[in-house]
Amino acid sequence: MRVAFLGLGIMGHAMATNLVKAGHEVTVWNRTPGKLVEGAGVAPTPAAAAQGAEVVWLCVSDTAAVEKILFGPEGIDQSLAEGMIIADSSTISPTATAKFAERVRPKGVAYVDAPMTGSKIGAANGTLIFMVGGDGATIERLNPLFAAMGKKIFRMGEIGKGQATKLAMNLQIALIFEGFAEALTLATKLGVDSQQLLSLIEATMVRSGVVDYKGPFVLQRDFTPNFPLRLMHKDIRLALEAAKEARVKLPALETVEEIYELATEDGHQDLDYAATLTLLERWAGIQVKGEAA
Ligand code: NA7
Repeated sequence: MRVAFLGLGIMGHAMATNLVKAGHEVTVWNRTPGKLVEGAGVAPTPAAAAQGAEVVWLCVSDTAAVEKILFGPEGIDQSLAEGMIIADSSTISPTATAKFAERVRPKGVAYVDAPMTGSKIGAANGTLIFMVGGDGATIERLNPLFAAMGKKIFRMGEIGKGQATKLAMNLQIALIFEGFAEALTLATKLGVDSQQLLSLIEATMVRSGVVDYKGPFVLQRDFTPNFPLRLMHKDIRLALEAAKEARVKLPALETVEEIYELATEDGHQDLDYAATLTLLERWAGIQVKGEAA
């Protein structure tokens, strides 16, 4: 298929690369010029990238970035044509997503929100899991593209429900990791070996995918970003915003949001969100160590 891929960050670059590898005709655009994808064309603006494309796929930071790419001065709005599909893998506001879809619908353009999970490794290996909102027939047309970038897609309902699901998923990741980080901090302060604790967690029902994935990085004190703290913080804020709109109270997430706020004040925003541990460590006056650390 002819695809315009907009946004070549950690996730987008790997996703666009996998589309090229699967034989699709890809044109890329990135806000900061100079990022390239081997085998793909490069366009100077979102509008130019979208010209003649069957599908425009977005993967950028936040709601404001998506809005600018869609409707800004050089946005794809001016290149939209009947039958085109916009797919958005950024994690953004579900309410804004529904509004964006409404704005392009009169031009005969279909909209699908397709945020994903699987981190940097899943994007590189083409094993992402997509949670998708949109019309079933449109999603079916996108199947060859989903198959090139991921291993599974879950249709969660109409437009916006992919984003709503993603916020509910990241809420859990943030809280599960916080639980793990607090447990490590307390255990270390009380003199328990972290590696032993991790082995025990893995052998019991406390085990989780989040801990399986993050545990080894944390014990090696490797906080290089697989999922940057600033993006998890953005998702926490989006979840709290959606909760407020829906009059839902999320007390644990509200508390965890403050930790992300303080971690950002400490300048950790570009590290992995696992670096939130370092605040707990500082408050406790300890440092969690693994065998290799
Ligand atoms: P990254 O690696 O932080 O990449 C973000 C991308 O978004 C990158 O291409 C940025 O371009 C682009 N960006 C950011 N702001 C803008 C604006 N205002 N306009 C256009 N483009 C912009 O994020 P990931 O790839 O890890 O994640 C992307 C999304 O998936 C995000 O929503 C996650 O929560 C999930 P730059 O290179 O900085 O010019």
